[in-house]
Amino acid sequence: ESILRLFPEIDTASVALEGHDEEQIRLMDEVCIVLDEDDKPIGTASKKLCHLMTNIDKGLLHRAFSVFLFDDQNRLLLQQRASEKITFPDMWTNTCCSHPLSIPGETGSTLPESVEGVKRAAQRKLDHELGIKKEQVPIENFRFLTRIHYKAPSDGQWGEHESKPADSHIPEVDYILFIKANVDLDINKNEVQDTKYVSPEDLKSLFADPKLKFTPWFKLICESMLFEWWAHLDSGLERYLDEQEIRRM
Ligand code: DMA
Ligand code: MN
Repeated sequence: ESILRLFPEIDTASVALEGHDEEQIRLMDEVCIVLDEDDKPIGTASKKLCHLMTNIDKGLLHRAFSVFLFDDQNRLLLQQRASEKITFPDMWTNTCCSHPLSIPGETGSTLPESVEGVKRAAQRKLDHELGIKKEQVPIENFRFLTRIHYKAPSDGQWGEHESKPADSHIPEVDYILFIKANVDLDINKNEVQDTKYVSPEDLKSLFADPKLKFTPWFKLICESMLFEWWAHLDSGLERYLDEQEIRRM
């Protein structure tokens, strides 16, 4: 199904990405999976179209994932996004986020096939952003917790691309993945400017530092389930895994 047929009003005009980093502009051509409200694929569209506020306002929704990687001391690996990132530059966030693409191996229309696609995408991006080789993060070691559908704020604040407050959500259906692994990092500076391993206590003190900025989705997950899931990493996590319901936040 053509996205133009589903969203006749879609804005395909060239958007002013000039001035942004060339590599990040190139990555805006990646083809994302477009979804209905129940995470059912209904088409595809470029990352650029998926992230345009004018399209999002018309209901264009896409699939994403968030990886939380813990070392053998159960410390969480954080990253600070590069200044080159077009969305949420310089903000601290969870280990790795991105989108499964409309390419073989990363699609899948329903659970559990869609989870397998997202795990492959996670392997691809852990390597791309952090230089983590897939042998150190085997597919079978990822654990799927739940899906979070981030809703756009309904106060009409951010109809225009440029007036979007920096801490607004981009609506996405985000698959939450945990993995425990000791890894070697080889950071892609175009994606990531810094990394840090934190305990729950460390993370709480980082949040108390007014100089640090965090991504909206990471803040939301921290405020809802992260510390509870984290406390059960080595025992009792099973009861939180493979949730079928989509959490709407
Ligand atoms: C987008 O991550 C995904 C979520 C869950 C916010 P991103 O902006 O880091 O995407 P990419 O790495 O593809 O630029
Ligand atoms: Mn990313």
